Amino acid sequence: MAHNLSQKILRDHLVSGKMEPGSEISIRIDQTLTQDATGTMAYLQFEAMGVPRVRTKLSVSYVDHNMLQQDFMNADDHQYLQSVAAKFGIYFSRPGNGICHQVHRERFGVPGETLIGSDSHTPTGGGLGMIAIGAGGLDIALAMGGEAYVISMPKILGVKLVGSLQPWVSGKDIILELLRRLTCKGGINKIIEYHGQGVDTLSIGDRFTITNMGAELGATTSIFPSDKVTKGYLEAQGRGNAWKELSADKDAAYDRVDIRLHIENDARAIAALKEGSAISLTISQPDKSGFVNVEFDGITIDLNKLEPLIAQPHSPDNVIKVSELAKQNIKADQACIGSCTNSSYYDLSIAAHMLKGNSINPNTSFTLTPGSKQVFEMIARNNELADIISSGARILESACGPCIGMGQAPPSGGVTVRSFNRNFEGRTGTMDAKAYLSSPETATATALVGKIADPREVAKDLNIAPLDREEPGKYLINDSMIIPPATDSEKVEIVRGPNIKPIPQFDEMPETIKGKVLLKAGDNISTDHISPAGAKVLPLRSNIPAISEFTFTRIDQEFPKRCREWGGGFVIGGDNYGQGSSREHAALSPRFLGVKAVIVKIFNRIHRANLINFGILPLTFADANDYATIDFADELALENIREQLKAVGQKGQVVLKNLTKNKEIKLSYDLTERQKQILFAGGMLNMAKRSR
Ligand code: MIC
Ligand code: SF4
Repeated sequence: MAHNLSQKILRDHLVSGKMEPGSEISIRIDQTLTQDATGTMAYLQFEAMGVPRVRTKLSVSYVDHNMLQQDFMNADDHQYLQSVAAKFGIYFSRPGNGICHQVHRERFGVPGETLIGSDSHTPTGGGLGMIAIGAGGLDIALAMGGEAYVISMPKILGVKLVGSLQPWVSGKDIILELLRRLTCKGGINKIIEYHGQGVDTLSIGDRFTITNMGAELGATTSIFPSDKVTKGYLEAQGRGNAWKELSADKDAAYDRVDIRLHIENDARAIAALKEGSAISLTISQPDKSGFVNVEFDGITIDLNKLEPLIAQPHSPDNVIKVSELAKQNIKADQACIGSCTNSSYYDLSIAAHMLKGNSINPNTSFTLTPGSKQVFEMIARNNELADIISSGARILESACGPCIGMGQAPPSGGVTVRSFNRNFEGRTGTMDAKAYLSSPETATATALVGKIADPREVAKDLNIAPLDREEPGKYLINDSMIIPPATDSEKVEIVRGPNIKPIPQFDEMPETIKGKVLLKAGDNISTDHISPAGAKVLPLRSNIPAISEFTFTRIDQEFPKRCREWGGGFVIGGDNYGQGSSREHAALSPRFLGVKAVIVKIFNRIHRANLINFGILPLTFADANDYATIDFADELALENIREQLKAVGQKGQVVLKNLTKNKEIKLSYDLTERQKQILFAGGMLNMAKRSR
């Protein structure tokens, strides 16, 4: 039988289960990665498992998120991570070496292998033809211990690319176009596989930008074939022997997929899908709440027709043409190039090329972050750095930086145009800032003229020729900032500063879950809302009692206090609940504060898995209209919940009593036997302890 590329790699790594969409499969994991902000928790959990050395082919620990070192806490975390890596057989990428996803693809990624990482943008590796998936820290710890990774088999959505990109249009515009058509929930439970002649025309950098930001579609991962372009890149990185050719079988098919969209709220996406790009599309009649089921066999994007695009505040799928916004004269206070989406050598080079001989606008601050030491050193040695500095732009060290609110917050109510991947409210560090997401070309054009600008127009006005999108034939290789694990690991002492606190202990699931509605949230709640990041909070990632005090405070200052006063309870949410980061703190902190169940319309995959791992019951409304029947502070009860969950199989319904309204409603669950056992035990760690 003919297979597509995703199926082939999954089949080669399958440990158990049937590869039928929706059923649980477990796969062997070749590589893992962690970053500092989720890594400390992952390694504390790994230590608790008592495994002497990682059992993967390769595990790497990166430090890239928090490098401000405002006090001892941050520096202590770095020391802990370095010593744990040395002891347990893990490579350590030092602070300054670059952003995990950028460095991983440069130095470690291997076509055809599996990678899981405690960061939601781990799918970047799909640009090399890997199955690369973001997960919670505990899942990474288990994989490092040699356990297979469990997921529900996704559907494979085929995206066919035809034609080739026009000057000043780049990979970022392709993924923004997909976000426009599919929305942030369109990729949920899907792998997005790119195919077609247009793939051959894309540089490796374009491919990485696309697979990286597939995370914003909610996709399990995204993947490109491993072809001549991949070979050239690996050879230029001195790793030609890691290459192998990989693509879908000739007559392989893709799955028919469905997306639940709202007839009004998602009108733009529905219209875009109808434009003819979605293959054999059908749309159901709207239900009572205005939702339709959109079904199709695949999508085609004509690269010739693509224009520069931009995502407007406050969601990556709020996409329109840059040319339309440019007409509105929107003054930009800031522009930024960087983040794991667009900080490659080409991204910095195109900016340098546009800046050469020009000055940035006096009212716009322009920051550039080379994604890795390799990129930084290369632009330094070929003088592009000089062109950047001379233009008045500000250069930052190779790290996540402004992408995660670690500095460079825009002014009050300010406009910032960023080559990043997320623009959730408040993520910049300024609550009322307006963040736009664009290509590096658009961000640089904006910095030059001081308002949101179309790079094609700016290039014409300033007489800038387009740059060849070819990658260099040889990258500068210097791995001095990557420390291999110790050979005499018994001698390594783990350094544990006072900020490294043990993981809290949790109780088993009770027979009946009872409590009040602590918070009623709307649609698209991101993990940034649940457990914010930024300079104030990130240093507390290894200290659950302390970080819990920030839970939900972006939308409700009183949340932690109320949890204590009411003795925990329920959280209610809408569509796409828990989108964004893979941080397990968004499950751990609510659990620490006593949240026992979360009831929403649709969950994000990684966050839902994290809730289960930490013993919080994830349920969805059987009828989405029931969302309206529950109010803040209502008293709810799930009586005999263990019995109710045991009674039926993987998918079923339980009864929720609303004691305040004297009303019963039905809630749905989708839990495998293993997931039920994790929840009954009060979380994965309790369960793992029992089985040892
Ligand atoms: C993000 O982009 O939100 C982060 C910060 O990289 C997170 C990880 C984290 O919260 O530490 C992610 O994407 O998973
Ligand atoms: Fe870092 Fe931003 Fe990428 Fe997250 S999205 S890994 S914060 S650069």
